[in-house]
Amino acid sequence: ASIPEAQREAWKRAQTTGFRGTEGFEKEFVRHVETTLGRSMFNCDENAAYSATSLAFRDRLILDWNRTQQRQTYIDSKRVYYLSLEFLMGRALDNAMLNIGLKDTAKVGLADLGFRIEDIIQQEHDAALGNGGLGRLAACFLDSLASLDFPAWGYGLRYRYGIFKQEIIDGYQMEVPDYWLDFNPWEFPRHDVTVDIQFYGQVRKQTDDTGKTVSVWEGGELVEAVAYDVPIPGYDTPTTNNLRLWSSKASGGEFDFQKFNNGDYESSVADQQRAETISAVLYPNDNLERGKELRLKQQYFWVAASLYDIVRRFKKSKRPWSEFPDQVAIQLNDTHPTLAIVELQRILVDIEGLAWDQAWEIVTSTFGYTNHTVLPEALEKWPVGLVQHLLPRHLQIIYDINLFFLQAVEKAFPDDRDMLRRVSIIEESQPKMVRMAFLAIVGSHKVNGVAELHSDLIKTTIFKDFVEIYGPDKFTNVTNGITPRRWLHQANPRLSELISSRLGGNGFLKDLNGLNKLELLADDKEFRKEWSEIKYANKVRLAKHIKDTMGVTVNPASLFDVQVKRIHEYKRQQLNIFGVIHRYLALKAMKPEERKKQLPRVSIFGGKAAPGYWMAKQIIHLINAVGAVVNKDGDIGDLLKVVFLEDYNVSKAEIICPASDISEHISTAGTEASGTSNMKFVLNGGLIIGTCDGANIEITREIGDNNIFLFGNLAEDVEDLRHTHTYGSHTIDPDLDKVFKEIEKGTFGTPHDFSAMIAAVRDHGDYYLVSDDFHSYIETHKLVDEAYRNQDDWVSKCIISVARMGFFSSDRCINEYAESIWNIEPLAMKDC
Ligand code: B1H
Ligand code: IMP
Repeated sequence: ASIPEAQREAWKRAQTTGFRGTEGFEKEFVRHVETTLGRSMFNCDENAAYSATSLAFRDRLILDWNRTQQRQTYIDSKRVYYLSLEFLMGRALDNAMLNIGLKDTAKVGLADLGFRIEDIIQQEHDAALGNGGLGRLAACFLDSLASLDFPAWGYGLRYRYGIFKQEIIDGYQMEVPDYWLDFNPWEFPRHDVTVDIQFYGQVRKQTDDTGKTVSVWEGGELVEAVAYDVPIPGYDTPTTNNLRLWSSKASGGEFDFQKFNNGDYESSVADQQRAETISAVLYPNDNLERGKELRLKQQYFWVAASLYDIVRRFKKSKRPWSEFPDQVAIQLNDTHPTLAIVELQRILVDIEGLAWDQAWEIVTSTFGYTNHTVLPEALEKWPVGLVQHLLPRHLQIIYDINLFFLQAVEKAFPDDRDMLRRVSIIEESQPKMVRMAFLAIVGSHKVNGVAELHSDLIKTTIFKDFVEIYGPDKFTNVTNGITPRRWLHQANPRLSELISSRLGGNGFLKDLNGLNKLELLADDKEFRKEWSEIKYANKVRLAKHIKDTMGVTVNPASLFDVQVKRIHEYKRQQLNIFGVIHRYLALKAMKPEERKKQLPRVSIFGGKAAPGYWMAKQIIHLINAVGAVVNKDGDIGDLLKVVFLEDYNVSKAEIICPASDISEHISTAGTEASGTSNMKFVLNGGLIIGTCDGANIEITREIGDNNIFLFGNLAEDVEDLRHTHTYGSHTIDPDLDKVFKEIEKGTFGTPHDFSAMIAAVRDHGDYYLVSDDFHSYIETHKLVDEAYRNQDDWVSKCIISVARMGFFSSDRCINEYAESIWNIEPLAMKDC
């Protein structure tokens, strides 16, 4: 923008810089306590100290944010937009302090003023706008995008309620709303950045001046989208990107004054509430689609607001439309934002007046689609009638996209009549459905899976026909990764420090392959000792957390065996708890002297069940019921403890990951697309027991198969096994049957409470192969026990594994997307 020189100078003279040293931090802190918060040293509690610290850091961040945005605007190179319905960010303060590199400054400053920095960090409420892996992946990607200086934006929804808080009451999960916006210093409301979003109404055809027929979408209702910006600091770089979250409110002010003045007060309030409902709550399902109208409204609301913003930004530089794909890459995080494809086509054709084909060329060059699951119950489909009602013009466009697509398919495969039925975006079912994954494939130039096995599976199963149609090059793999800043440096400061001291600096945090030098230290006695001490200290910290929250005492010298993730039958927490019962029965059957020789274990579970997922809730109940019996059994003592950690979330994961000896990633082969916590546990010096599924396979390839405990049937055999269950004779593993009989005896409470879990295996085909894998699972756990007894070897394995984890940095992942999908370059601030 052209600002007169004198004005520019005045702005520059008055510019603020944010604090630098300890003294500067203290000044900013006290200023915020006294003026922003209206308190003083006499009533500044830890919560106020958290607020003041955050505000001091936010001020710094937003200055870098402004510089980054100005630079990106000025250079106007290609930007990438990551559209995700979930961003599971966790806490921001610690991350901001570490990424900017001023944590030590704050620590000293806070100590001067009478606070312990750890306590202050604990005050923050997690930003929990996601369910699990998919949302956390988006958060890791934002961290890498900023750390690698990519001009990138995240777009999402600002839910008033994030994922519910889980309470365990009498062994059952209870859901409590997560109202988290009371005070959030990390967001900037942009009341000037608003978009009116249209719903319902009808489409009218009309002829314009040139005689062309155009479609006009009119009537219906408007809802206003308001932007809230969350700054995303890169690590060791001034680049600070933006996460823009949209919040809904009634269009045109508080409420309809006409209605209000006519005495229709209730109805005007109702309109307002209906509008606000759109961004009110995150749907709490992981890997499950429920087809609710409000969910579709959320999707369109978010997608339309984001595209309006993206198109507005593009138009500022007055380039021809043909350059849109050179300036804009949009990545669809699963099918949830697929309507963006239709919306961009609508903008280009109906509003900007482009010809269909030219518009479609632009659209397909712009979008990339990431698939995260092959589970049939998670594949999104929307009833045609619902789309017609909510978005009448979009349905027409979907039909046209489908028509042109099917015409091309028919031409290329004239002999395969069934092909058209199979690949049609419209499923000819009763009712007819729009298949969102197919729409996403047709509207994108690249489709990727999130681990090698998963990317192969989508090509050979759910998207097989599309590989034939488009050729194999449209389909690719980008194996997931995690940010080492949060998942090593922040979660495990002592390990990070140890590594840094031996590698001669923190370089590995920006180039994780640098870890490989650690391998030389795998047999170094002194190094192993320091390594073990850190693991032990992390276990003590978790043991304290378990005591404080669940009231269970665990011995940190035991082997910590951890499975924390969303509760799902395919993830097989039931296999784990059945295995625990088997261990318990084995211990009970031993003579005391034999028992004494056994290795003490703590089985730690955690994770939320979707509120409507009854079987998952039953699994939680069984885990707690087993814990209640085992933990107070005098014969057992420290030999076995079973703990279900309440309300697993990102900040708890930061305590749990560094404290595990072995973690469980035991999904039925072929069901877990990637998994990312597997990477977090190994990066923190824990080993894995797992199936040949998702990223476990690549982890094995990287770290070596003698450093991981693999078991169970392979993905290629799963279909046949299921078939024998249904049509052959299905015999239950005898050890598993003993476990079932014990449950049925009432050892863990009313047997009826657990009958569905048992029936799923015995009577309903054992879809997840719990019985088929049980023996191999138990035997592999014996190997774990044996290996753990040799601590020197065990620690060496851990060190070697960490040394070889460089591949799983989300930086590697983002560089792959940038090169093979987005065609985008970094834009460093230092190039200024
Ligand atoms: C993953 C989901 C998911 N895959 C639908 N799919 C949802 C699907 O609200 N919904 O409707 C929510 C989430 N989440 C996970 O993505 C995979 O299960 C993991 O294996 C993978 O690591 C993660 C990130 O790619
Ligand atoms: P947007 O791309 O218009 O949404 O702007 C994003 C941010 O870029 C703004 O908040 C500014 O910080 C910066 N910005 C926008 N326009 C200009 C400009 O003309 N010159 C420099 N920076 C700008």
